[in-house]
Amino acid sequence: MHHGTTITQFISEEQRHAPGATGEFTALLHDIVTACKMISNQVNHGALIGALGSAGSENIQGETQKKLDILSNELFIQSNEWAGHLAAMASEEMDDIYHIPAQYPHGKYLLTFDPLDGSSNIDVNVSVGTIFSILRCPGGNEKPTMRDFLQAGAQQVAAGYALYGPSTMMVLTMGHGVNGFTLDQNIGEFILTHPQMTIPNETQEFAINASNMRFWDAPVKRYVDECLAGAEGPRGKDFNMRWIASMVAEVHRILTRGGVFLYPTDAKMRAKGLDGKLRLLYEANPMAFIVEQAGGGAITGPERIMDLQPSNLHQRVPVMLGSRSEIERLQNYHRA
Ligand code: AHM
Ligand code: MG
Repeated sequence: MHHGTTITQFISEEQRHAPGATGEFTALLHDIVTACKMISNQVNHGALIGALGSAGSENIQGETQKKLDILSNELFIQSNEWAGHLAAMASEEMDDIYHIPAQYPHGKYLLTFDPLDGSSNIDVNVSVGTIFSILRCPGGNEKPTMRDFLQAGAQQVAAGYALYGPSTMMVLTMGHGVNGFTLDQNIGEFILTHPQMTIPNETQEFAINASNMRFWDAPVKRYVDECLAGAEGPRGKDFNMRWIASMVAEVHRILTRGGVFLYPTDAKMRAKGLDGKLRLLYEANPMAFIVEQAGGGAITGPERIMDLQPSNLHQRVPVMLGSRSEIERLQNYHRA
Protein backbone atom coordinates (compact mmCIF):
# COMPACT_ATOMS: atom_id res chain seq x y z
CA MET A 1 0.00 0.00 0.00
CA HIS A 2 1.18 3.51 -0.83
CA HIS A 3 1.61 5.71 2.23
CA GLY A 4 0.69 9.23 1.20
CA THR A 5 2.47 12.34 2.40
CA THR A 6 0.38 14.10 5.05
CA ILE A 7 0.03 17.88 4.91
CA THR A 8 1.91 18.21 8.23
CA GLN A 9 4.81 16.18 6.85
CA PHE A 10 4.77 18.17 3.61
CA ILE A 11 4.86 21.56 5.37
CA SER A 12 7.55 20.44 7.83
CA GLU A 13 9.77 19.16 5.03
CA GLU A 14 9.35 22.40 3.04
CA GLN A 15 10.19 24.47 6.12
CA ARG A 16 13.29 22.40 6.86
CA HIS A 17 14.92 24.11 3.86
CA ALA A 18 13.71 27.62 4.75
CA PRO A 19 16.49 29.80 6.15
CA GLY A 20 15.87 30.85 9.73
CA ALA A 21 12.69 28.79 10.12
CA THR A 22 11.71 28.40 13.77
CA GLY A 23 8.80 26.02 13.34
CA GLU A 24 6.35 28.79 14.19
CA PHE A 25 5.00 29.02 10.67
CA THR A 26 4.68 25.22 10.45
CA ALA A 27 2.68 25.22 13.69
CA LEU A 28 0.47 28.08 12.48
CA LEU A 29 -0.40 26.21 9.29
CA HIS A 30 -1.16 23.15 11.37
CA ASP A 31 -3.73 25.11 13.40
CA ILE A 32 -5.32 26.48 10.21
CA VAL A 33 -5.58 22.93 8.87
CA THR A 34 -7.29 21.85 12.10
CA ALA A 35 -9.80 24.71 11.80
CA CYS A 36 -10.64 23.67 8.23
CA LYS A 37 -11.16 20.05 9.32
CA MET A 38 -13.60 21.26 11.97
CA ILE A 39 -15.49 23.45 9.49
CA SER A 40 -15.56 20.55 7.03
CA ASN A 41 -17.12 18.36 9.72
CA GLN A 42 -19.84 20.95 10.43
CA VAL A 43 -20.55 21.52 6.74
CA ASN A 44 -20.77 17.75 6.11
CA HIS A 45 -23.34 17.26 8.86
CA GLY A 46 -25.50 20.14 7.57
CA ALA A 47 -29.16 19.76 8.49
CA LEU A 48 -28.41 16.85 10.86
CA ILE A 49 -27.00 19.30 13.37
CA GLY A 50 -29.32 22.17 12.52
CA ALA A 51 -26.46 24.08 10.95
CA LEU A 52 -28.26 25.35 7.83
CA GLY A 53 -30.16 28.59 7.39
CA SER A 54 -29.70 32.21 8.30
CA ALA A 55 -28.48 33.49 11.64
CA GLY A 56 -30.70 36.56 11.41
CA SER A 57 -27.76 38.99 11.49
CA GLU A 58 -25.71 40.97 8.97
CA ASN A 59 -21.95 41.42 8.54
CA ILE A 60 -20.27 44.79 8.02
CA GLN A 61 -20.92 44.62 4.28
CA GLY A 62 -24.68 44.34 4.92
CA GLU A 63 -24.85 40.68 3.87
CA THR A 64 -27.06 38.24 5.75
CA GLN A 65 -24.95 35.90 7.84
CA LYS A 66 -25.67 32.19 7.75
CA LYS A 67 -25.39 30.14 10.91
CA LEU A 68 -22.43 28.38 9.37
CA ASP A 69 -20.72 31.71 8.56
CA ILE A 70 -20.70 32.56 12.24
CA LEU A 71 -19.81 29.07 13.44
CA SER A 72 -16.93 28.79 10.95
CA ASN A 73 -15.62 32.17 12.05
CA GLU A 74 -15.65 31.05 15.69
CA LEU A 75 -13.93 27.75 14.87
CA PHE A 76 -11.22 29.60 12.97
CA ILE A 77 -10.59 32.00 15.84
CA GLN A 78 -10.58 29.28 18.51
CA SER A 79 -8.10 27.14 16.58
CA ASN A 80 -5.73 30.01 15.91
CA GLU A 81 -5.76 32.42 18.86
CA TRP A 82 -4.10 30.33 21.58
CA ALA A 83 -0.79 29.14 20.16
CA GLY A 84 1.23 32.35 20.10
CA HIS A 85 1.97 32.54 16.36
CA LEU A 86 -0.34 35.44 15.57
CA ALA A 87 -0.33 39.16 16.29
CA ALA A 88 -3.95 39.60 15.10
CA MET A 89 -6.59 38.29 12.72
CA ALA A 90 -9.14 39.79 10.32
CA SER A 91 -12.16 38.13 8.77
CA GLU A 92 -15.03 38.82 6.40
CA GLU A 93 -17.38 38.20 9.31
CA MET A 94 -15.83 40.71 11.78
CA ASP A 95 -16.07 44.50 11.44
CA ASP A 96 -12.69 45.23 13.02
CA ILE A 97 -9.46 43.34 13.45
CA TYR A 98 -9.42 40.61 16.10
CA HIS A 99 -6.87 41.13 18.85
CA ILE A 100 -5.31 38.08 20.46
CA PRO A 101 -6.73 37.87 24.02
CA ALA A 102 -4.29 38.97 26.72
CA GLN A 103 -3.97 35.50 28.27
CA TYR A 104 -2.26 34.16 25.13
CA PRO A 105 1.22 34.90 23.81
CA HIS A 106 1.52 37.00 20.64
CA GLY A 107 3.43 36.01 17.49
CA LYS A 108 4.75 37.68 14.37
CA TYR A 109 2.10 36.72 11.80
CA LEU A 110 -1.23 38.19 10.71
CA LEU A 111 -4.03 35.94 9.49
CA THR A 112 -6.89 37.06 7.25
CA PHE A 113 -9.70 34.75 6.24
CA ASP A 114 -13.13 34.26 4.78
CA PRO A 115 -14.32 31.40 6.98
CA LEU A 116 -17.08 30.22 4.64
CA ASP A 117 -17.00 31.62 1.15
CA GLY A 118 -19.94 31.05 -1.17
CA SER A 119 -22.26 30.59 1.77
CA SER A 120 -25.34 31.34 -0.37
CA ASN A 121 -24.74 27.75 -1.56
CA ILE A 122 -24.97 26.07 1.84
CA ASP A 123 -28.70 25.51 1.95
CA VAL A 124 -28.69 23.96 -1.54
CA ASN A 125 -25.79 21.62 -0.69
CA VAL A 126 -23.37 23.01 -3.25
CA SER A 127 -19.62 23.39 -2.60
CA VAL A 128 -18.37 26.10 -0.25
CA GLY A 129 -14.88 26.83 1.05
CA THR A 130 -12.55 28.68 3.41
CA ILE A 131 -9.96 31.15 2.09
CA PHE A 132 -6.97 32.40 4.10
CA SER A 133 -3.85 34.51 3.78
CA ILE A 134 -0.81 34.86 6.05
CA LEU A 135 1.21 38.08 6.31
CA ARG A 136 4.05 39.19 8.56
CA CYS A 137 3.11 41.86 11.10
CA PRO A 138 5.27 44.85 10.17
CA GLY A 139 4.67 46.95 13.28
CA GLY A 140 5.85 44.36 15.82
CA ASN A 141 3.35 42.19 17.65
CA GLU A 142 2.57 44.34 20.68
CA LYS A 143 -0.22 46.61 19.46
CA PRO A 144 -1.18 45.56 15.93
CA THR A 145 -3.60 47.90 14.16
CA MET A 146 -5.65 47.78 10.99
CA ARG A 147 -2.77 49.49 9.18
CA ASP A 148 -0.55 46.45 9.70
CA PHE A 149 -2.97 44.48 7.53
CA LEU A 150 -2.87 46.95 4.63
CA GLN A 151 -0.09 45.20 2.72
CA ALA A 152 0.01 44.45 -1.00
CA GLY A 153 -0.74 40.84 -1.91
CA ALA A 154 2.84 40.42 -3.12
CA GLN A 155 3.86 40.50 0.56
CA GLN A 156 1.89 37.35 1.45
CA VAL A 157 3.89 34.59 3.13
CA ALA A 158 1.35 31.89 2.36
CA ALA A 159 -2.22 31.49 1.16
CA GLY A 160 -4.66 28.68 0.71
CA TYR A 161 -8.18 27.47 0.57
CA ALA A 162 -10.18 24.52 1.80
CA LEU A 163 -12.89 23.27 -0.54
CA TYR A 164 -15.82 21.45 1.02
CA GLY A 165 -17.06 19.57 -2.02
CA PRO A 166 -17.63 15.90 -2.86
CA SER A 167 -14.30 15.50 -1.09
CA THR A 168 -12.71 18.04 1.21
CA MET A 169 -9.48 19.46 -0.19
CA MET A 170 -6.82 21.90 0.96
CA VAL A 171 -4.83 23.82 -1.64
CA LEU A 172 -1.80 25.69 -0.42
CA THR A 173 1.00 27.94 -1.59
CA MET A 174 3.99 29.06 0.43
CA GLY A 175 5.48 30.83 -2.58
CA HIS A 176 7.01 27.73 -4.19
CA GLY A 177 4.21 26.43 -6.36
CA VAL A 178 0.80 25.10 -5.40
CA ASN A 179 0.00 21.75 -3.84
CA GLY A 180 -3.36 20.07 -3.25
CA PHE A 181 -4.31 17.68 -0.46
CA THR A 182 -7.42 15.54 0.00
CA LEU A 183 -8.92 14.86 3.43
CA ASP A 184 -8.99 11.16 4.25
CA GLN A 185 -12.01 11.17 6.58
CA ASN A 186 -11.08 7.78 8.05
CA ILE A 187 -7.76 8.97 9.46
CA GLY A 188 -8.55 12.69 9.71
CA GLU A 189 -5.50 13.75 7.68
CA PHE A 190 -5.03 15.71 4.47
CA ILE A 191 -2.93 13.63 2.05
CA LEU A 192 -0.93 15.11 -0.85
CA THR A 193 -2.93 14.12 -3.93
CA HIS A 194 -2.28 17.03 -6.32
CA PRO A 195 1.44 17.91 -6.26
CA GLN A 196 2.56 21.02 -8.20
CA MET A 197 -0.77 22.10 -9.64
CA THR A 198 -0.52 24.19 -12.81
CA ILE A 199 -3.13 26.08 -14.80
CA PRO A 200 -3.18 25.29 -18.52
CA ASN A 201 -2.30 28.38 -20.57
CA GLU A 202 -5.07 28.09 -23.11
CA THR A 203 -8.70 27.56 -22.28
CA GLN A 204 -12.18 27.34 -23.74
CA GLU A 205 -14.12 27.94 -20.56
CA PHE A 206 -15.16 31.14 -18.79
CA ALA A 207 -17.13 31.96 -15.65
CA ILE A 208 -19.06 35.17 -15.04
CA ASN A 209 -22.44 36.07 -13.56
CA ALA A 210 -24.14 37.01 -16.83
CA SER A 211 -27.17 38.49 -15.07
CA ASN A 212 -25.05 41.64 -14.67
CA MET A 213 -24.30 41.90 -18.40
CA ARG A 214 -26.20 45.15 -18.97
CA PHE A 215 -23.99 46.90 -16.37
CA TRP A 216 -20.59 45.69 -17.64
CA ASP A 217 -17.82 47.95 -18.89
CA ALA A 218 -16.90 47.78 -22.59
CA PRO A 219 -13.72 45.60 -22.21
CA VAL A 220 -15.61 42.88 -20.28
CA LYS A 221 -18.49 43.01 -22.73
CA ARG A 222 -16.07 42.69 -25.63
CA TYR A 223 -14.29 39.69 -24.08
CA VAL A 224 -17.50 37.80 -23.33
CA ASP A 225 -19.10 38.70 -26.69
CA GLU A 226 -16.07 37.26 -28.46
CA CYS A 227 -16.26 34.05 -26.41
CA LEU A 228 -19.96 33.74 -27.15
CA ALA A 229 -19.38 34.26 -30.88
CA GLY A 230 -17.60 30.89 -30.82
CA ALA A 231 -15.94 29.28 -33.82
CA GLU A 232 -17.45 31.86 -36.20
CA GLY A 233 -16.15 34.83 -34.16
CA PRO A 234 -12.69 36.41 -33.76
CA ARG A 235 -11.56 33.71 -31.29
CA GLY A 236 -12.17 30.96 -33.84
CA LYS A 237 -13.28 28.41 -31.25
CA ASP A 238 -16.32 27.57 -29.17
CA PHE A 239 -16.36 28.38 -25.45
CA ASN A 240 -18.18 26.73 -22.57
CA MET A 241 -19.53 28.63 -19.56
CA ARG A 242 -19.78 27.83 -15.82
CA TRP A 243 -21.02 29.77 -12.78
CA ILE A 244 -21.08 28.06 -9.38
CA ALA A 245 -21.32 31.27 -7.30
CA SER A 246 -18.65 29.79 -5.05
CA MET A 247 -15.26 31.32 -5.73
CA VAL A 248 -13.33 28.47 -4.10
CA ALA A 249 -15.00 25.90 -6.35
CA GLU A 250 -14.50 28.19 -9.33
CA VAL A 251 -10.76 28.64 -8.65
CA HIS A 252 -10.38 24.93 -8.00
CA ARG A 253 -11.88 24.12 -11.39
CA ILE A 254 -9.47 26.56 -13.02
CA LEU A 255 -6.49 24.99 -11.21
CA THR A 256 -7.67 21.60 -12.42
CA ARG A 257 -8.52 22.21 -16.07
CA GLY A 258 -7.95 25.89 -16.83
CA GLY A 259 -10.41 28.67 -17.55
CA VAL A 260 -11.09 32.20 -16.40
CA PHE A 261 -13.21 33.59 -13.58
CA LEU A 262 -14.47 37.17 -13.73
CA TYR A 263 -16.18 39.22 -11.09
CA PRO A 264 -15.68 42.67 -12.62
CA THR A 265 -16.83 46.00 -11.30
CA ASP A 266 -19.81 47.40 -13.20
CA ALA A 267 -22.05 50.47 -13.45
CA LYS A 268 -24.48 49.14 -10.84
CA MET A 269 -21.75 48.62 -8.24
CA ARG A 270 -20.17 52.00 -8.95
CA ALA A 271 -23.57 53.64 -8.44
CA LYS A 272 -23.48 52.12 -4.93
CA GLY A 273 -19.95 53.42 -4.36
CA LEU A 274 -18.39 49.94 -4.64
CA ASP A 275 -15.42 48.93 -6.73
CA GLY A 276 -16.28 45.24 -7.00
CA LYS A 277 -17.88 42.40 -5.10
CA LEU A 278 -14.95 40.40 -3.78
CA ARG A 279 -12.78 41.49 -0.90
CA LEU A 280 -9.10 42.23 -1.49
CA LEU A 281 -7.49 41.05 1.74
CA TYR A 282 -9.12 37.66 2.26
CA GLU A 283 -10.54 36.71 -1.15
CA ALA A 284 -8.76 38.38 -4.07
CA ASN A 285 -5.17 38.43 -2.74
CA PRO A 286 -4.95 34.82 -1.51
CA MET A 287 -6.59 33.53 -4.69
CA ALA A 288 -4.31 35.72 -6.83
CA PHE A 289 -1.25 34.33 -5.02
CA ILE A 290 -2.39 30.73 -5.60
CA VAL A 291 -3.30 31.33 -9.24
CA GLU A 292 -0.01 33.11 -10.04
CA GLN A 293 1.96 30.38 -8.28
CA ALA A 294 0.18 27.87 -10.53
CA GLY A 295 1.27 29.81 -13.63
CA GLY A 296 -1.92 31.80 -14.17
CA GLY A 297 -2.71 35.51 -13.91
CA ALA A 298 -4.90 37.64 -11.62
CA ILE A 299 -5.89 41.23 -12.43
CA THR A 300 -8.49 43.87 -11.64
CA GLY A 301 -8.75 44.66 -15.35
CA PRO A 302 -5.85 47.04 -16.03
CA GLU A 303 -3.77 46.09 -12.96
CA ARG A 304 -2.22 43.07 -11.25
CA ILE A 305 -4.22 42.35 -8.09
CA MET A 306 -1.16 41.63 -5.93
CA ASP A 307 0.34 45.07 -6.70
CA LEU A 308 -2.62 46.95 -5.19
CA GLN A 309 -1.95 48.95 -2.04
CA PRO A 310 -4.97 48.23 0.18
CA SER A 311 -6.68 51.22 1.78
CA ASN A 312 -9.07 49.44 4.12
CA LEU A 313 -9.76 46.07 5.70
CA HIS A 314 -12.91 45.16 3.80
CA GLN A 315 -11.96 46.83 0.51
CA ARG A 316 -13.59 45.33 -2.57
CA VAL A 317 -11.91 44.94 -5.94
CA PRO A 318 -12.76 43.67 -9.41
CA VAL A 319 -11.30 40.18 -9.96
CA MET A 320 -10.28 38.42 -13.18
CA LEU A 321 -8.12 35.34 -12.81
CA GLY A 322 -7.14 32.15 -14.56
CA SER A 323 -5.30 30.95 -17.65
CA ARG A 324 -2.45 33.29 -18.47
CA SER A 325 -3.16 33.94 -22.14
CA GLU A 326 -6.79 34.86 -21.41
CA ILE A 327 -5.82 37.17 -18.56
CA GLU A 328 -3.27 38.88 -20.83
CA ARG A 329 -5.98 39.36 -23.42
CA LEU A 330 -8.36 40.83 -20.82
CA GLN A 331 -5.63 43.15 -19.56
CA ASN A 332 -4.94 44.32 -23.11
CA TYR A 333 -8.65 45.03 -23.67
CA HIS A 334 -8.67 47.11 -20.45
CA ARG A 335 -5.59 49.07 -21.47
CA ALA A 336 -6.71 49.67 -25.08
P1 AHM B 1 -19.56 35.55 0.06
O1 AHM B 1 -18.17 35.76 0.63
O2 AHM B 1 -20.60 36.40 0.75
O3 AHM B 1 -19.95 34.09 0.01
O4 AHM B 1 -19.55 36.11 -1.44
C1 AHM B 1 -18.55 35.73 -2.32
C2 AHM B 1 -19.12 34.83 -3.39
C3 AHM B 1 -18.07 34.17 -4.22
O5 AHM B 1 -17.70 32.92 -3.72
C4 AHM B 1 -18.76 34.03 -5.56
O6 AHM B 1 -17.84 34.02 -6.60
C5 AHM B 1 -19.66 35.24 -5.60
O7 AHM B 1 -19.88 35.62 -4.27
C6 AHM B 1 -20.98 34.93 -6.26
O8 AHM B 1 -21.69 36.11 -6.39
P2 AHM B 1 -23.14 36.17 -7.10
O9 AHM B 1 -24.10 35.64 -6.10
O10 AHM B 1 -23.31 37.61 -7.42
O11 AHM B 1 -23.09 35.32 -8.34
MG1 MG C 1 -16.52 35.46 0.72
